[in-house]
Amino acid sequence: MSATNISNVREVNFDGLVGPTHNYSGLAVGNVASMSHGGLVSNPKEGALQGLAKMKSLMDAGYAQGVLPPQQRPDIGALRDLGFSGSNREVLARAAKEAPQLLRAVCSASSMWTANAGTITPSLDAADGRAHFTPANLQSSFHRYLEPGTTGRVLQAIFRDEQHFAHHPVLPATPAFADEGAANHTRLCGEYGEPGVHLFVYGRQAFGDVHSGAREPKRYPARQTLEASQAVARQHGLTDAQTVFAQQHPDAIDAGVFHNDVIAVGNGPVLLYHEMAFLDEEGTLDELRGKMTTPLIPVRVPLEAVSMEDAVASYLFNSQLLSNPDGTMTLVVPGECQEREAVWRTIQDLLLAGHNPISDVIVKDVKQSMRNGGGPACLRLRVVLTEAERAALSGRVLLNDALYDDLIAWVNRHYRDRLAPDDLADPQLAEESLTALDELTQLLKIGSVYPFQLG
Ligand code: SUG
Repeated sequence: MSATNISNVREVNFDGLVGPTHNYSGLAVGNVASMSHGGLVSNPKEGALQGLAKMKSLMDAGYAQGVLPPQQRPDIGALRDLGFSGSNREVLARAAKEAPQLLRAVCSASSMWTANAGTITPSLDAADGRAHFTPANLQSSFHRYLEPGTTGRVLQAIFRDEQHFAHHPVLPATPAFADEGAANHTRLCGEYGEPGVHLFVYGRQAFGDVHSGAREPKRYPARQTLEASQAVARQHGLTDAQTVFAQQHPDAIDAGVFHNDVIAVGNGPVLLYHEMAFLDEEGTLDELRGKMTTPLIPVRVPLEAVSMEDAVASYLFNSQLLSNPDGTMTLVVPGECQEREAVWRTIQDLLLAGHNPISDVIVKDVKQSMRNGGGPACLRLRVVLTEAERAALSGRVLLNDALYDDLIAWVNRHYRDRLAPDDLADPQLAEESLTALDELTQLLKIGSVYPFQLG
């Protein structure tokens, strides 16, 4: 392993492109925005352009920005697995007639939320000096369970160099190993190039009664198990000294916090979190303090400042917290934060407070995604990379002005600006989507990552 200059280590945020079938089908149980917007007409073009505008403004501000392609939808292969047969057109028509809920599921553009694509351990924390990847099984919902196969191919296509990158199998797709990826994982450290402690947050425990009397949510499902988090840590070779496993507060899950990144965000030594984030708040902080090699900077937002309803509706904690060269941090929040007075006041208080490095706020409009419960942090997969690893990436996936221009033109060429639930049965949409993605793989130079053809 070559010595790493810690100042050359950067976090690259890989945002998922909003796919051409982006729609509102109300598929995600426990996700208040998705459940309440089901049936609305979506605008895939606007969604994709909003996502690209976020990427561009962060790139322009000097942050390293990557991009990940959407997945092929409708997933006609999944419909065939479920017994629909005939030509692709016939499969779509039969599903629309006999099982519209299945057609909606196989059309979801949910792969845009790349915080759920997988869990990543930077090479700096791995014994073999490679970055480790595990795609998330997303088995808690049918529409997301369809993602990991393609996700794995995309990650392997981009992080292909075996000298630098190691890929692990998806965990068994069964409730005991329910895994939602980086949305429930935070790496805390000093500088990015210094050793990190990995905070894994889970909603329930599947086996045994070690934590007798363990509490679970009553209303909505817990999408991450302790056993899944432990298995990912084990795959990546993380030791006890490098990991903290904390239970998410069940009342938060019942209030609509379906992932930890809806109620907490960490970056470097800073952990910005709501009082209701962890079942054992003090125990979690103490364990982090005990394991980190740099002082933890907890930034606690109490219930009296931001109610659970405000936290879930505004997605304050689904912000991106980004490091600046001068040691300050910038918070990238969704526009909804400005619409809630208590939330906006809290952000101003955070900026003024002397005890944290957060010095700046950027507001981004990602409303098309927000209506399905995906804020700025959901839309990005964080990958901490050394300079050599960045140079070893395959494909054209690091955003620059030329790629941005190409992607804007590509969206404008292929995307619809209106998609109602009934449009999902349109075979033309499937063709348009395939044509668009075919072109995208050439644009991004990632080879063939999609499993099926139309015909
Ligand atoms: O899994 N929404 C996603 C939102 C994921 C947000 N990601 C993070 N918090 N990291 C989900 O609930 C809705 C799709 C629909 O209804 O079509 C959906 O899947």
